[in-house]
Amino acid sequence: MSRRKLVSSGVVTILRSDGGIISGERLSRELGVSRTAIWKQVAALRKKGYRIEAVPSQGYRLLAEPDSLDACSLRLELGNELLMGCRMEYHAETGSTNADAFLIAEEGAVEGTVVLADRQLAGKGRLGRRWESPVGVNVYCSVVLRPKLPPYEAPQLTFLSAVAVARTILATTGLQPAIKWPNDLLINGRKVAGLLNEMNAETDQVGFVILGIGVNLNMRQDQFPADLRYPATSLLLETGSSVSRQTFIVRLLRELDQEYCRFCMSGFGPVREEWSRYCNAFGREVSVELGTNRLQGPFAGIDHDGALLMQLSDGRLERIVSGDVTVL
Ligand code: BT5
Repeated sequence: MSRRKLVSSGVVTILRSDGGIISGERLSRELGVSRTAIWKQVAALRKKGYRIEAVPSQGYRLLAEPDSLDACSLRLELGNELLMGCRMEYHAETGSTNADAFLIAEEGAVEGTVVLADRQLAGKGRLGRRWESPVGVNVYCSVVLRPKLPPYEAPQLTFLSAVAVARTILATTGLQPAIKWPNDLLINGRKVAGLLNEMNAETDQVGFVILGIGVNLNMRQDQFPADLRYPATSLLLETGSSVSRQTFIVRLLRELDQEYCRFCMSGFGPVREEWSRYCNAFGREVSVELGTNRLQGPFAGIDHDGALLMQLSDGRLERIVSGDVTVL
């Protein structure tokens, strides 16, 4: 990170954390640069869209921030204790953050590396589907993990990321999201986020997993295509207020970090329990598309490994490991 960028991120972090007026002298002392350097960085930040008030003979106050993503200030806000975001790669525009993360993981990227983008030109859903990824409004995030797991247990990480996203949405908006097995998050029945986990594995050991997370934060109605499989929404459409992407990502990475630590120490049980609290399908009739087949019956929860359990008419429980679910 260049020295200029460090100072610029430092100014924002200090102004943001305090919220009040901070003297130029304090900024220069805490960041170890001259007051002229601070003044130059404040001018540069204003050009980037930050509204910083200069209060005569008192100092600076941050009034508003542009909703831009900045890997440096994200790193500073996250601190050094977390695994998630220990390295960060940011693209103004890319094909797919999952594809980028997969590539750097193959080249040895460390666990916790995060790839973020402002826009995806070929955002991926499951089974070759597309994820709409317009510029500047949403979260497109992929995390490299290297869990010590056999490959058949890797899908459990989808549940872990669903819980982290659900908690982040709840903490940010107060809205209670519902999780639809295995990888959708809904608000009022509309899809607000999708997860795509991809794996590289040997026969008995996971090499790495890419947790791909797309969350619609400030997407407007006219930015959704008409032909989506399910009704979709964004946090802006649900609450009427826009959400800071930077704040959301910091919260999300903290939640992910906490869930992943708990998973590594205590296994899938606690994740499964928490996931179940957000799941809206218990006891309800669901239909699952399995390629050209379709099964229908009451949803009976998830098994110890994350498989969907469906009650069949003869009383048996059917285990389903992958498919598209509709809650009827
Ligand atoms: C998913 O697939 O829901 C997984 C989405 C994962 C996206 C993230 S973004 C960061 C990372 N990098 C990537 O390239 N991908 C991941 P699936 O369950 O197959 O749902 C895809 C379907 O959802 C599409 O066929 C559309 O009908 C619908 N859809 C597409 N874009 C949407 C959006 N922005 N919001 C809501 N629904 C959408």
